[in-house]
Amino acid sequence: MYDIIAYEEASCIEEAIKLLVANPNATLISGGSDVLIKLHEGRMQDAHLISIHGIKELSGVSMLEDETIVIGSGTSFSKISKHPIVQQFIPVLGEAVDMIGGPQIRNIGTIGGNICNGVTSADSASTLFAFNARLEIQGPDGVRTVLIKEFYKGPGKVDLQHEEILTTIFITPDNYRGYGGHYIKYAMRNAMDIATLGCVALCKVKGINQIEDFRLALGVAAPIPMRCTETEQLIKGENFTEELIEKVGKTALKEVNPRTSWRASKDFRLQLVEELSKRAFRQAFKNAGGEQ
Ligand SMILES: Cc1cc2nc3c(=O)[nH]c(=O)nc-3n(C[C@@H](O)[C@@H](O)[C@H](O)COP(=O)(O)OP(=O)(O)OC[C@H]3O[C@@H](n4cnc5c(N)ncnc54)[C@H](O)[C@@H]3O)c2cc1C
Repeated sequence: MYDIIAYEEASCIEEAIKLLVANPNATLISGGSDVLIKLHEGRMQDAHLISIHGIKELSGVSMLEDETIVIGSGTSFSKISKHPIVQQFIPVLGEAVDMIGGPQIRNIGTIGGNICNGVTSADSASTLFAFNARLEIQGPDGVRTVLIKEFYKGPGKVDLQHEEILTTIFITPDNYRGYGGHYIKYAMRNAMDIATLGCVALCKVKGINQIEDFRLALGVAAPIPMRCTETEQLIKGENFTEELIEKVGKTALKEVNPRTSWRASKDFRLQLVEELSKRAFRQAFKNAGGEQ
């Protein structure tokens, strides 16, 4: 049973904000793949829902003149992975969101909802961390932007007031041009399962063998998605070797803080951190045109 006492559909961002201001207990709903599950399971009572699902300006992928990629928060996962801009310039984001749920979830679930729920297992989040994505947030006092790494405040907590809406995700060209990327999701089964660990590597190669830049981001390795900055710094400028791969795995281990849950133990997650970091690095290096 869905305990819904009111449902309002906003036709534009400003209207949605007005509705949120007027209704301090209301809940914003986009695709509903998290909100409706909570309602169905009785974890929300007397819900007053304000829907942004039909707001056209929140949906779509485009590119600015300076080649910044712009993703509307209301864009569904299927639209993202099929979009030519994503496929050409940031295919690893498409790969990551293609691993979410099943086709129905990917058709309805949005990238904005995936980030705003604040969970560490969100498949889009670690990739957006690796791309240093910037988020645009609109509220009654205007528009502000925040880097994704500053947006996450704790498990299930993000830098968002009740009256604010995440409108847009920006990825600037310096954060994707020339990078090869690879995302690995480890889950207990292949479909319809939340990540036990998510791992993304981005790599830029100088010549054929030197690591010009490297980024490693993980989901479920800590209470919130994270970058392994020490590992990244350590291998920048180095030549790609088997020893370097080992170094990536071992150093990443020192940076993470996974927990034991019913899905997996801390020890198993640590093993995954080491192994998946190495595999993602190797493939990202290849995808960046590197040769051993
Ligand atoms: C069967 C199933 C399988 C799933 N599998 C995966 C998986 O493998 N990987 C994964 O990462 N996720 C998975 N999910 C969860 C995933 O579908 C959601 O996290 C989804 O991305 C949320 O988007 P939504 O538009 O449906 O959000 P909603 O449910 O509408 O909202 C989620 C939360 O975000 C807030 N919100 C939404 N949009 C905005 C916005 N623009 N601004 C401010 N706040 C906003 C809402 O108020 C709410 O608190 C699964 C869900 C189901 C039901």
